[in-house]
Amino acid sequence: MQTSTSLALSEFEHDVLNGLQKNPKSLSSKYFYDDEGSRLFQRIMHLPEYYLTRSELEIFTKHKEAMLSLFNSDQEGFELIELGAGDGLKTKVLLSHFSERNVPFTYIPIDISEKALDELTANLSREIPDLAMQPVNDDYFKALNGQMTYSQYTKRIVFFLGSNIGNFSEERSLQFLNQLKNCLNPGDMIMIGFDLQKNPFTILSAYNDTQGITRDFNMNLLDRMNRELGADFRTDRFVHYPIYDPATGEARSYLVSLLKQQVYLEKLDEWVYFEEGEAVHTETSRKYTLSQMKQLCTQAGLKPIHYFTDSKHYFADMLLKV
Ligand code: AVJ
Repeated sequence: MQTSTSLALSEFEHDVLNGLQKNPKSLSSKYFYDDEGSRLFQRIMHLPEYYLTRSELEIFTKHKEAMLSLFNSDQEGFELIELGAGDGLKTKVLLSHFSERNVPFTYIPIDISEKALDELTANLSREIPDLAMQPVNDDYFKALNGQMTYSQYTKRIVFFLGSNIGNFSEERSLQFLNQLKNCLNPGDMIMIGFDLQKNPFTILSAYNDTQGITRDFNMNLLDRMNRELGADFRTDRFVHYPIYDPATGEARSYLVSLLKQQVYLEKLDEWVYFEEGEAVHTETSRKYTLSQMKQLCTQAGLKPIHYFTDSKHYFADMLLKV
């Protein structure tokens, strides 16, 4: 019998081989998040240059009351579902507020990482003892599509925060929103966090911090292949190279080979060849204008109800109705 870990591993193996044998080379940013990568991302969220988390936290702090009246306009309570909850830092602001107000609701964090989910629920039950919570350790759509009911509430509000949508291509984000819409009922709501286009130097710095944490985060992909695939990547033979293109709104990160070299992937018994200066694309983080945001959402057949932004207009959370 194949276990879920060996399945996941073979998908990783397959994607690595595919990505490194094509031209230009690429690896999916979803592979950043092993335990080490998740730890590094937690550190990124606290970096002075990484304004995204702080901006969204400001939005939630400033607009928690307005959000509550939109979520609970019928006073009937709701399910608050969060896709990829992470450490829940931003959501916690809302959860405590709703809890203080005795709002009838259940929090349903959905995450593929059991470790992240365990830490989140332990932390929340300590800090908000009254919180009704129903964590789900699964793939987003599997969790949403199952005929399962997680609470007594019929109305669902789904959060997809932190500019996670920015990692998707335009086509993929449209598909994602459509898929999400099809899991929900008319009247349900979705809140999406978008990073906004702004001074390109501000954006570039967020992916090129002076402490080198984002570099380590990117390089962890090489370490992960060493750990899991028995590869012999030397991180000193690559450079972390982030760029921001204000014409497309895309921040992209690369790992660039500093010399002509070959790398052996023991587990796959395969060699990969790099030219001097050859790039591996590892991540795209798309930044939006307000009109692009609205266009994407309406194209997906969702109705923009309200958007919330921070004092610097760096970030926006868009509330949509199905
Ligand atoms: C978690 C996908 C929102 O794109 O800004 C942070 C990941 N990459 N620094 C982002 C990330 C480099 C982050 N997201």
